[in-house]
Amino acid sequence: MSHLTIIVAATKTNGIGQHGKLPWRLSKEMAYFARVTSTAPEERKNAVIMGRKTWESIPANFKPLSKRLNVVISHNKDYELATIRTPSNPSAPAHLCSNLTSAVELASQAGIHRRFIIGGVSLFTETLNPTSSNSMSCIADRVLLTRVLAPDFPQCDVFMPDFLAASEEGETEWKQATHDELVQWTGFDVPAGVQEEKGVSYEFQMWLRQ
Ligand code: FOL
Repeated sequence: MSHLTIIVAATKTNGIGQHGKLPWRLSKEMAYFARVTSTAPEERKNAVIMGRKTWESIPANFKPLSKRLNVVISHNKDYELATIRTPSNPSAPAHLCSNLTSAVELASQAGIHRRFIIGGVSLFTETLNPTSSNSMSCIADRVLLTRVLAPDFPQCDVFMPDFLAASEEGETEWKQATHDELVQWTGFDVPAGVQEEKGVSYEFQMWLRQ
């Protein structure tokens, strides 16, 4: 079974996007995203799995995300054949898959270390909820959450599902890891506590499914 890790930056009210892009520009937070998703042992790399709109939201000069296997999911099999790698266009920068199961399969090939789900909402929902998930191998068991503490960015128009809300059984399924566990898992010295950038405060957190 292949583990999936969600990586996301969200406000306290779970805002993650606005007008098809990130609501903020935080260079150190983005550098954390890039480092976490890129860090892999020698000779291996990680996969970043994303929905079509998330792919489109990444600035052209950063696409595909370097040093990572980029996997884009679109139900439209004819989507952007010029820029997405398909059997007929093997030199394009990213792989196109028509569903999560095939994306995870592709991202489980030899030489791939970790699989990150980087958005958007429908992929977060699908990997957070075992019931709506196609198979056991498409469940996220770890969330690297950058909690944006202030301000609240009330203009957000896209929201992360509230995975920390109590489940139907009344129990929270998720437990926060310690900062040491986060450092150990990422393999580098993640800054602890509240970070400040351009008047925005945030914290790097890791949550594990119990
Ligand atoms: N998770 C976290 N923690 N922060 C995010 O901003 C984030 N963003 C996405 C998914 N998970 C996230 C999706 N959006 C790039 C742009 C948007 C994006 C994801 C990545 C991007 O351009 N990344 C470059 C770094 C560019 C830079 O250093 O400015 C990369 O190489 O990863």
